[in-house]
Amino acid sequence: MANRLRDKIGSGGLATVMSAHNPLSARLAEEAGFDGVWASGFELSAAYGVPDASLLSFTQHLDMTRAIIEQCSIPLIADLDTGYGNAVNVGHVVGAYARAGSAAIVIEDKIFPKDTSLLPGGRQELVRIEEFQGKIEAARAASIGHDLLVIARTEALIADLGMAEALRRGGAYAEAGADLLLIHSKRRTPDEIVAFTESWSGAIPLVIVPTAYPDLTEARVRALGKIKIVIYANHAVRAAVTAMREVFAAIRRDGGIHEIDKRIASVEDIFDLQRVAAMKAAEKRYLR
Ligand code: SPV
Ligand code: MG
Repeated sequence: MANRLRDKIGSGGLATVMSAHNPLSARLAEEAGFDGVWASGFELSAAYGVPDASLLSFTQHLDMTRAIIEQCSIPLIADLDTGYGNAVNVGHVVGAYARAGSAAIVIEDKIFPKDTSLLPGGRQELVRIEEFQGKIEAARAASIGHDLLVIARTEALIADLGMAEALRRGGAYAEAGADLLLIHSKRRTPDEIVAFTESWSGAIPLVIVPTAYPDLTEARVRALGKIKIVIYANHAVRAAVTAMREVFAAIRRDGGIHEIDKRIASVEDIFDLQRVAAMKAAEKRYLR
């Protein structure tokens, strides 16, 4: 299948990508009109009830990624964290995600095991630049024969190493063959990302994750020019938590489901999301 994510960014557009932690959330992202789905490590960890700190195995994440790809027709960007080890691990893991049908993978320059980026006081230690270049080259090699975008992610700003180091790492990762650079920031305003983008050479396009600085709108991102993908990285799981809390509290408060019933998705809606109609058509055609 042609890589529609590559087409979208190649045609000068901005791809907006929504997180998912299972096929149902991915299907809702597709229904809402997003250009792609982010198989988020943070979301899957949250869905399992554990911290996003390299606790889930690569196969747990890959299994969910495969399930999402099977049920959704927009491109998937796989969050591979640090690549689950060294460059040899990266090659092994990227090959598996490429064969699974990912449109893109992201690897980040933190040490394994990692800590999640937006946690105050989290362990944010980076590997050497040369080591990460090796990982990018291993990812590139594993992508041969697949239409896979390799996205290198620097955590230099997350680790408080400064703008110069972030730019240096970005440049080195572009040289090593990354297709795009994900620059992550934990600042509460867009200033740091705007400053980075303005200073960026433009060697390869940028990807951002504006969780910490929600005031940066897509219109402003487009005006900055060098950013090609915006990932809304945890809004599926946060929306689910908000909705479940509200509904569960209402049922407790009302002493039953009689009030809430009209305000939540109907069972028929869920049947539709499960593609029950297609199964019924198959029954009609094949069951004899
Ligand atoms: C994720 O969604 O897993 C990410 C983005 O990597 S962040 O949680 O901000 O690190
Ligand atoms: Mg992640």
